[in-house]
Amino acid sequence: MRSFECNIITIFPEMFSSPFKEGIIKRAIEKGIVEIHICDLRDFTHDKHRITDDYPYGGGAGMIMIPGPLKEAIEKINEKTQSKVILMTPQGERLTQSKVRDLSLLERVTIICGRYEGVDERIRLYFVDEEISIGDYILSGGEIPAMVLVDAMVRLIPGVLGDEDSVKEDSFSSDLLEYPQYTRPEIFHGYRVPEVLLSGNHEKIRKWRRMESLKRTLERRPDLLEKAKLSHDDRIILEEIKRTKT
Ligand code: 9D3
Repeated sequence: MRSFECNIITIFPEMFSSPFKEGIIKRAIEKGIVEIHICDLRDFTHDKHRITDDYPYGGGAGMIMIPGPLKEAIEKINEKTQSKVILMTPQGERLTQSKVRDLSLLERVTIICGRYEGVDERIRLYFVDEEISIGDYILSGGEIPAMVLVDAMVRLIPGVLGDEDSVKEDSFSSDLLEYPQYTRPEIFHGYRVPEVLLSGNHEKIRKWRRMESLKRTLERRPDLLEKAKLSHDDRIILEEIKRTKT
């Protein structure tokens, strides 16, 4: 069985005390498929105040993460075998499922959580392999983005999920938004579950769900339809939806 090791370099190790102790990630760690090591950057300082940041040369607002402790932390982690070093930064490549898939194929990754205004450029240039952002909004550091990345990668490691979901990943429907889901009770505050779902007619149900997926995707994420793998039937349904809408 393949194993996946993830090292996280941070000045706020406490932030990671719960997210990996629940659910799917917790089980993956217990099964021994995944290892997550939290590395406290301050352990790689040598001064009395355990400083990890300093003022920017040339002036300006904010602080910059100093290179010394980052270099030592990375080198300690890479002592035995190399790992891919990923910097979480607002200037990075936008994270996509395709990027997550590529990274999940690696055996060891090291994630640096940026803080303050960022890291000294020489770390980025000479010690970092990839730079990743999770989207165009401003967070206060790279810790939450690191959790997002780890969560997304770990679910793709073989053996972490049941087969049910992993099959879905590759299937036809993965490019569309999900269809509406209902569970008991059949009537909730007077609102009924769509009749078709109670019909027991599986072909009819499949068609209804596909139609709802297409409708929802067209409405909310038309960009996804451009790249989606659509069948001939899908395209006919889609034209029908577009025609009856207005
Ligand atoms: C002067 C502009 N800076 C502060 C508003 C830029 C800036 C620096 C550091 C903005 C955010 C951060 C901290 N964020 C991250 O380290 C980060 C992040 C994010 O903010 N959004 C999406 N993905 C990521 S990955 C790391």
